[in-house]
Amino acid sequence: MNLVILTGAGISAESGVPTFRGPDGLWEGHRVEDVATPEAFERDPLLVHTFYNLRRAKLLDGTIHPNPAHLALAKLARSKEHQLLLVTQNIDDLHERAGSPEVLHMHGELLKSRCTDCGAVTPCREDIGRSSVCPACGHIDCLRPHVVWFGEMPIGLDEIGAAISRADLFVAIGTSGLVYPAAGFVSWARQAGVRTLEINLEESAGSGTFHETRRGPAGEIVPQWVAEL
Ligand code: BV8
Repeated sequence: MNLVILTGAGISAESGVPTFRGPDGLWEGHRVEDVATPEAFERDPLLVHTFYNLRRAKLLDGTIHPNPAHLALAKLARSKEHQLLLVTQNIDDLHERAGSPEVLHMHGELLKSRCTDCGAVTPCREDIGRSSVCPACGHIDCLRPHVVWFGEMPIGLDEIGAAISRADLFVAIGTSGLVYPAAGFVSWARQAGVRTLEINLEESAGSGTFHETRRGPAGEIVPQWVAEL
């Protein structure tokens, strides 16, 4: 079976990574929409660098691990019977740490930086700031997180659209369905006659568009669903 799976912050919640819209949905007291924009970075680079440096340090502090949902998707990716495109809105590396061989990070990756002068994208496991030097071109005060901010073009939309159009099943896991174009993928699937399934803790903005919804924590529901496939 051809599968396209889209994951959101909900799949990492049980690993201890706060979601955006839960009660703890603010980051250091900021709304994501107010700090995750090019304008915010232009206006206050230190605030935005700190926002991402804190999240990166947390991700790497040894307390955050893949949960059974990440592990089940990695097992699914290795099965020979199914073709899987795993798309995530998350910027953490928990799918990779769980063993998923290929992950399409449509909103970028916290553990990579990008140079605004030469465009180089390089691994980043330390704090970055205005005094950071680009490992590729050697310029200073030119690094930003390799993350897609609001108003910026997500990564891999063409590949995602093509995969959805030829899929047998589109599954959204742990996403509130509020941020576009990711929230529109279920409509792309329905227009292409593709079956759609939502696995989420609670009702999402897109729940009514899915053929089937399964309610509960991803760590419980996803392994059950993968075992049924
Ligand atoms: C773009 C990286 C142009 C940064 C992120 C007005 C109307 C409609 C759209 C717009 C509009 N104004 C502007 C827009 C476009 C805008 C947008 O959609 N804004 C929203 C706020 C209205 N989108 C953009 O700007 C995008 N770019 O449009 O460019 C374009 C587009 C196409 C073609 C050409 C040009 C770029 C958006 C990317 C922004 N970057 N992340 C960072 O992380 O810091 S967004 C970020 O927020 C995430 O990546 C994710 O996408 C989103 C959060 O959503 P979720 O992942 O769903 O997480 P959330 O907390 O919301 O929900 C968690 C869910 O899990 C909940 O439902 C909960 O019930 C559930 N859950 C919780 N625990 C569990 C669980 N489920 C299962 N198990 C559990 N244990």
